[in-house]
Amino acid sequence: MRFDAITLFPEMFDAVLDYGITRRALDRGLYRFRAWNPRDFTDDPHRSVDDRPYGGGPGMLMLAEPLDRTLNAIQQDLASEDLSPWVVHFSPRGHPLTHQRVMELRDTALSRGHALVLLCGRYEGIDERLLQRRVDEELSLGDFVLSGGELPALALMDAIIRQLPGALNDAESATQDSFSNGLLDCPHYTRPEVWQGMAVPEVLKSGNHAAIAKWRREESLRLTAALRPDLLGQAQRKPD
Ligand code: 9D3
Repeated sequence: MRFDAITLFPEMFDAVLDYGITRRALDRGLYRFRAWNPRDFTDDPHRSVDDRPYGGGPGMLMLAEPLDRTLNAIQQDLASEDLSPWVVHFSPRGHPLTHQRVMELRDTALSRGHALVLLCGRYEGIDERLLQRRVDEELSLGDFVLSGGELPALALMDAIIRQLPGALNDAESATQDSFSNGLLDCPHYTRPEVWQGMAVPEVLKSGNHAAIAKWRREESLRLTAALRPDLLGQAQRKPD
């Protein structure tokens, strides 16, 4: 699949995608990525991408025109590959991102001929008219304040890429992700058997795989009830 990010800070994406599962997936050819800087689509000597808000108030806004030109350039580039853009704007006012939406966006890109175009705001935001004209969907990472849309865009990319067929090794895939069955993951232990006086639960050393599976399921339920009781209503209806 293909991702395109519109960002004033393209280097932020390399700093994350160059490592771990996302790097390996790129090397395996599972996705492509290109960052587009709206500053490259300005025509004034100062290469302005922001201006002051009508009505006054603090801070600056991103100009509509450089973003519109950037989107046109992306659209043209995508058309040569028979792809059309699905434009996601990252914003504090968007729907909170969920595992379900991650999977739906992956499927939108894989089977419906879309590239995911990730529009990352900076400053106080973007001229509303650009959003009205060009954005398909608005997503948030949650109710806390970040400095821009890049980290949320990278979070979405990471979440989607690890769900691409072939991205994970067998061992990684075999590990049920938290949220895939609607419950939190059970606790995990590795060597040594005793660390600072704390022992590994006996059942995990028993070799009794049925007993181990039962313990893990019970611990998942116990942790979910204690830490995220809001997840339990949905979890009981989902198969493990
Ligand atoms: C003063 C009003 N603020 C809106 C809540 C202004 C404002 C804060 C933060 C405007 C832009 C931003 C930058 N944040 C994002 O671009 C962003 C974000 C976030 O801050 N939190 C959670 N998810 C996201 S997605 C994009």
